[in-house]
Amino acid sequence: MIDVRRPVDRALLVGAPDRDLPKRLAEEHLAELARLTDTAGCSVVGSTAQRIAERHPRYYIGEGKAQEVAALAKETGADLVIFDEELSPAQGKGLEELLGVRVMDRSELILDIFATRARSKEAKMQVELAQLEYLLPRLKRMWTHLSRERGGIGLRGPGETQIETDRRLIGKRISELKRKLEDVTTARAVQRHGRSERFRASLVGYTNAGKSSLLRSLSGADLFVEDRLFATLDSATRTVELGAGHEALVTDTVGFIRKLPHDLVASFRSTLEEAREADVLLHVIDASHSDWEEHFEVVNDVLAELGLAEKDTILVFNKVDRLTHAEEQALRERIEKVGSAPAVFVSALDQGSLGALRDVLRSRVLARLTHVIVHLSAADGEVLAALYREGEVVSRRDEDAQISVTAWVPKPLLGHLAGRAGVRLEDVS
Ligand SMILES: Nc1nc2c(ncn2[C@@H]2O[C@H](COP(=O)(O)OP(=O)(O)OP(=O)(O)O)[C@@H](O)[C@H]2O)c(=O)[nH]1
Ligand SMILES: [Mg+2]
Repeated sequence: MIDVRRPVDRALLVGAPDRDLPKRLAEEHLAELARLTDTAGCSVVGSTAQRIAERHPRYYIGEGKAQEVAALAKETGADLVIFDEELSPAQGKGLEELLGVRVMDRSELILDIFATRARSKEAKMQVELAQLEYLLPRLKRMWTHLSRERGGIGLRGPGETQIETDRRLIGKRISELKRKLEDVTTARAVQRHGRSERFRASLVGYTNAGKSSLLRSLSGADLFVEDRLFATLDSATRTVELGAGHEALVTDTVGFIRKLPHDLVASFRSTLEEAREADVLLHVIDASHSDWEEHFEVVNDVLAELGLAEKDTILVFNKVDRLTHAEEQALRERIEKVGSAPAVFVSALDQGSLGALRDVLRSRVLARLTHVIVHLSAADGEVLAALYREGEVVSRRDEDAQISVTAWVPKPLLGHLAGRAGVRLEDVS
């Protein structure tokens, strides 16, 4: 990939929240946009905002405000203006014509970050697909743009070669990517099937909540952690010891953010498929963030969009080391009162605090096990091996050609055993 970017883009940020959004949240949203801009490798030279009641068809913000932004862009020497809201293709075009510099919206910025941070082939394909879907209705503007300056963020990835800006070719590429991703999805499903009898948990949550840090602390595995938005784009699965010989497979994946572009959510479906098939979701929340409640809602919305709203979920309030004792206490009381889902309070930086999380996970694993005596033929090595591998064997009696194993057996394996010739199950309860 050719990087046609100048060393640093100078970005002017524009917020245009709805009129009734509380001031504190409006400020927080702009601060988050600044972090995203920084993650994309641009410097922020200024920011401005206007609360709007109605979106202008050509500028999103009011015309007078748009003129003001133009003056501010000139004054600050900005070569890029980033809107926190999603601009229609017509608004993007109108604004670029008025401002005379490159205009991006939040979606495009997020797509750009994903494009530069994607590592695995799958993540790269997912991002490319989302970028192309975003680009397609905006082709004309991007072309003007390419011919004007041939550079700037937002042009990396699919936008950067002339050939790819051809609508027909893009359409073809989109179908090709969809097909390839379909294959990956199938391959993953097969892979998951092989692990389907083991207990699986999936970490979900707002970006930067500490998902990777938690998995690192829980499993001892080395995972990439960074105080930046979207540090993780690829999923990773690790085994986590839960004590008393139990374990869980825990998957870490991409974080969510407010106004995550729909194309991106759609194209990351195969990565997030992992969460769909998990036995439980661990919704990680940065309890030290002043806006954790809004983040919590955003994550719930994305989960609903993915059809995961009804999934068994444990709330993991992380970073409690940053709270005072009183703050933590108040939080616990509040959450207990709501009592919608089981909650634990942890710090990824403090091993001692993770015991509570291991305990809830272990109780989930146990709840999934049934206590039975399995009578089988001594020749059936396959079933015997499965019992030792996936179940928890309590005792065993060998009599001639017959073996009786008393064990805690996971439900999927139990179903399998019930239909197997030569195996008899005896309930122990
Ligand atoms: N103080 C404190 N910092 C934490 C804790 N957990 C994570 N962090 C920090 O928070 C930042 C983000 O952590 P990550 O583990 O990368 O967060 P993530 O949820 O995986 O983020 P994405 O991959 O970007 O979605 C890093 O700087 C971590 O060191 C915690 O319990 N306490
Ligand atoms: Mg991460």
